[in-house]
Amino acid sequence: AQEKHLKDYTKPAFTISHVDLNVILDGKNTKVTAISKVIRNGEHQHDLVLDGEQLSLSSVKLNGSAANYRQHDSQLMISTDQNEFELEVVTSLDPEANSSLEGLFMSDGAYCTQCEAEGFRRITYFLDRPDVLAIYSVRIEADKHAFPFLLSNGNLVDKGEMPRSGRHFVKWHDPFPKPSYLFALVAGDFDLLNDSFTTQSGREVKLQVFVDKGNLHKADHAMASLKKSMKWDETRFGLEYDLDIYMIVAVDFFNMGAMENKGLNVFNTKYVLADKASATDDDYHGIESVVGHEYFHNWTGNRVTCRDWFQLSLKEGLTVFRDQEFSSDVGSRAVNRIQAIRVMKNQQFAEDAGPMSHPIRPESVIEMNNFYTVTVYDKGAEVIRMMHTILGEDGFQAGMKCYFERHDGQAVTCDDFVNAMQDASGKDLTLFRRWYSQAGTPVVTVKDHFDADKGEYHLTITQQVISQGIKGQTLHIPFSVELLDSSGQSIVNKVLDVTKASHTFVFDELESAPTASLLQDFSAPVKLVYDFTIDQLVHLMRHASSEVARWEASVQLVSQSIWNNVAQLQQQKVMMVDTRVVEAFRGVILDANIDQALAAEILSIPSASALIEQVDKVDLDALAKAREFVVEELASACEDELLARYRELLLVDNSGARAFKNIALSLLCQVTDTHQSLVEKQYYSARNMTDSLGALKAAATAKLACLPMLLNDFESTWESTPLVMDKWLTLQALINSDDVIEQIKTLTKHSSFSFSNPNRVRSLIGAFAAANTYQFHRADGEGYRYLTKVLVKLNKSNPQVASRMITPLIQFAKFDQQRQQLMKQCLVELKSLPDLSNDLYEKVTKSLA
Ligand code: BAL
Ligand code: ZN
Repeated sequence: AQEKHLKDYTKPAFTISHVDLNVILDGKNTKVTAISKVIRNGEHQHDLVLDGEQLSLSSVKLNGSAANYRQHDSQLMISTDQNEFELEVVTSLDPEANSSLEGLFMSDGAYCTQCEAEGFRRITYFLDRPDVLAIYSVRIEADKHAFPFLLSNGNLVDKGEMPRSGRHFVKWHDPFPKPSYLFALVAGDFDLLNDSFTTQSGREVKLQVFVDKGNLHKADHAMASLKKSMKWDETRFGLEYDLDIYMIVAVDFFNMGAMENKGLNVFNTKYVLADKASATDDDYHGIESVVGHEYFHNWTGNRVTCRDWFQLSLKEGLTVFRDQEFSSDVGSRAVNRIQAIRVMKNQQFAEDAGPMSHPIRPESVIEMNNFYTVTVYDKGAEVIRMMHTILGEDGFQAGMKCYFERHDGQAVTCDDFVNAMQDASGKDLTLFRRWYSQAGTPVVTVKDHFDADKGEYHLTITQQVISQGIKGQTLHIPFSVELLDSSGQSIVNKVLDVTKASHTFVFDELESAPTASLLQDFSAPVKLVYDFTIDQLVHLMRHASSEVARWEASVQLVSQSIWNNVAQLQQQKVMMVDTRVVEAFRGVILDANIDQALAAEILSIPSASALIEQVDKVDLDALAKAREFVVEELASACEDELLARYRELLLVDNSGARAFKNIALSLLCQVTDTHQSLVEKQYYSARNMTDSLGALKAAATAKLACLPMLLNDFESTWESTPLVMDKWLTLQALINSDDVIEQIKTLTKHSSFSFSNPNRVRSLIGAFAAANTYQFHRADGEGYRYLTKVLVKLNKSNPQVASRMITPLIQFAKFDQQRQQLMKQCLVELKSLPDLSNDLYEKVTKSLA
């Protein structure tokens, strides 16, 4: 395995301006002929070096004659003194044997591709790098009966029958030059939903969603989401779609959520298929956001793409920011922000504190697939959001306009993006750029004091960045603050520019000490350290102008209570919950005016893994007891109010009410199992998946006696709907019981489970490792050993999925010595595998270094 470095980037020695692909789909004997127009870049005599993996090479011709070539280490080297030539490469491949789901593979009988990041080299030998942009013409030929739909990027320009062989062909032409990672091909038999969209300039675009046979009725929401996205991008960003057709194909075997191939998005079924009976409100929201994300890539990713893979955040951070803004503009801004903050605090902070810590623009990479991370995506989006905060909407949009004017049709860098933002807005972003090169989560410590004589409030903000073990550079941190007076009135609400290691800001003309809402809306991806008192947090929960800040205060309040009880346990003292915490909790339940979706967020007690992210070292056994105690105390003190609210919300039919109702039900069941009848009633009378699953989750969390019966019923109702059976698998994987690993082993033999399908594997084993914190981290190490066994298996069949699932095993630093030892033993075992994939090799070696 070789490490590549950003600093070693060089321009390609050759480029390819046009490529004609002829793909003869014929099972194990699939044949690809690629005819490329190759152009030497500059004056040099280097060979043309093409990448290729898992291919069988048949012939190589240069300008129609046999070429002078050799093969070495999955590369094809061609010697020539021509500066412009036509290269014909013929290869054959076996999509049926491709279990990695990269390149050309089969999903449930359909041919399908995934080329990002470096999958095109599994289709033909090519300059498989994002700064080589070519115009593609693609001919596809296949059996007509089995594969009536033959799809690729761009516009359909020809089609025909080959009646004697029962085969047919199509030709597609994509007029936009694109890197190979955006190539796609699909061949199969599908149900098709057709629609259209008229762009702001009056062009009609054909919209198509392809789904597995029998699922047409589940494609409407994806289509509606696509139209909404197209409209939104015109309205908010002034960006219009450019081809005459936009296709989405849903496949069940897919490593990612979806892929933004030009004009032909390939989606995981999870982010397309939905109807009320089988999909939850969260699924609906997820579909809207992923459909939006892939659509928005058409400009941020496809029209302007990345120069090299170190720049991945150029398109991903920006596109996540855009999809978050889309969800916030069409839905609840506060709830969307809360969900994004959770991902940052619970997952990204963990990644940045572990062995895979990297800047949003990584400097070295062994396996690119390992860098589709919460850092590149979600912290990347936070960095874009900070620029938006600093520049304001108008300045930011001016920057976007400048970016497209300068770079449309190019492959560029993160620096090019920041330059456009800086030049268009006139704001100096010199210091700000450090966010791109520095890993680690900055710690921002706030100290304050009130000078009663002068009526001045002093706020000292100090930043400290430890990046990969060493002291980092000072960053530009937009720090949003609201000051509330004792009656809850807002007296200051502004964003402070913190650009020094330590800054003191003075607010004058104050009558009394204010309560400060700090780092409002998570205005920068940093850890905030400030000793909030219970009274301050309760004040913020009641009066902060920002709903997100009210939620933040509640998380802080409940978390503090849990950690206090961990300390009590460690000192063998009795546990207790302060009555002010109980009253704040009750206040939310009783608040008739609160947004119900927000109330549900506030009443969701932080998960064990979220709590672990708040500390440097964790006593897991004490945490489990303390958390359970606090949940029970809060829920039992508010039992009557929860019950009353639950009954009231039963009559309301919207997603916010359902979220609130289901949290209430779950809390009630943790007080006493006498509420089991409510669970059964809700389960059997549910008219949508949110309510069925809400009941099941309440039963599973509280381990109610009715759980096995409900799980059986659910299984027999949904056994032929894989995406719903995924929920059933996850529910069982998350049960906190000592026999859960045995149960999971049994479930791997269930007809609904398959090790070859990433959705199934993630739903059962991925969910267990990532979210059944107490059982995965069992003191005897059985959780670690079971995951390792699965990883050994996946290392061969699908290294990308293996590498994603190893995350909880490499983030060991917060656990006690005994657990750390057990986790490391497993990593040592993986390291010694004779055929360890690059994907796992990179993570395992970094963890053991
Ligand atoms: N480009 C990989 C999938 C996505 O981020 O949209
Ligand atoms: Zn993306």
